[in-house]
Amino acid sequence: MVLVSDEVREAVAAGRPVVALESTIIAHGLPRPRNLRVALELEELVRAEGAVPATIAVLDGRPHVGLDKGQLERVATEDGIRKLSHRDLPLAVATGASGATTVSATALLAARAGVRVFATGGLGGVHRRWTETQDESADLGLLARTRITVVCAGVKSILDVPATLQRLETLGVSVAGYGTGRFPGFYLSDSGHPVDWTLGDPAQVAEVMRAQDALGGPEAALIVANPVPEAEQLDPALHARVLDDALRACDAEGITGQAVTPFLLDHLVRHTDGASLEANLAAVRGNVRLAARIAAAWARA
Ligand code: PSU
Ligand code: MN
Repeated sequence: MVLVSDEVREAVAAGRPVVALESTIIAHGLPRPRNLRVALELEELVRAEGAVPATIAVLDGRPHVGLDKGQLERVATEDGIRKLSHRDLPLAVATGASGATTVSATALLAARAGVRVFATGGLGGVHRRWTETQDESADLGLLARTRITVVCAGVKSILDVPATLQRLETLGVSVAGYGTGRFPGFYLSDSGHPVDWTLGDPAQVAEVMRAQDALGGPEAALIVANPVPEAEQLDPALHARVLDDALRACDAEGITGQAVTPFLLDHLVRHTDGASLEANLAAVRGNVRLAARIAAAWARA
């Protein structure tokens, strides 16, 4: 059912480091043609740290863990490539559809393939005005029942960050800041909210993963929240101003459901002269590098 590439399968079987990468950020989170270059660059970053990249997507109804260059190209350039959260996977499989996988679908497929470490930009979460829309990303519920370590720059700042942190607490998902006691704010190094735990190096993250397994209990994820370096963050004043506009535009245009997140991210890119894109990429690069180091520490453990 799940097609695992030879390289990924062999690395998993041999206990060598592997890092799962999501594809929604490529297909729907980044502008073309930059998105393809980024997809290739992220795989290279994983390799440079001595780990094997496993980008995940569904092509013609087949879930793939580990894509070759042609397949990565399809995800980045094909028109009509869908956005698939985990609930969409059986529908895509049965109808032969192609789609990029969100954090929830990627985490599910990675775990099925035996890949324990996953890097992304920012998680989905609870949207602002949740009381009216009930819009909470499926990422949260899936991470509450999937044993995977997700390295991210927090949750997207377009969200209600404190509500998302609260939901993660309620759902029993472990959260730690990497080298910081502050929860990162995706484009910003600091969301303005604290985290209860701070981890200092990849070996310590691997210790937590071992402890998760040793303790048993619900198979929840570990979120390693890794801030974008302050020098590379988006100017916080610009961020606040443009985000306000973006949320208003989203409302005015009646955007709902799966389209909300790509709409807001795109609005920010266009109204910050690409500065939000650079901050987003800086965050993702840092997360991918750290994930590869955690995967290496986990492989040694
Ligand atoms: N982080 C990014 N860019 C993205 C996303 C995350 O830097 O495009 C994607 C992820 O795939 C995440 C999804 O799972 O947005 C959440 O979408 P929604 O809010 O519709 O659940
Ligand atoms: Mn949503």
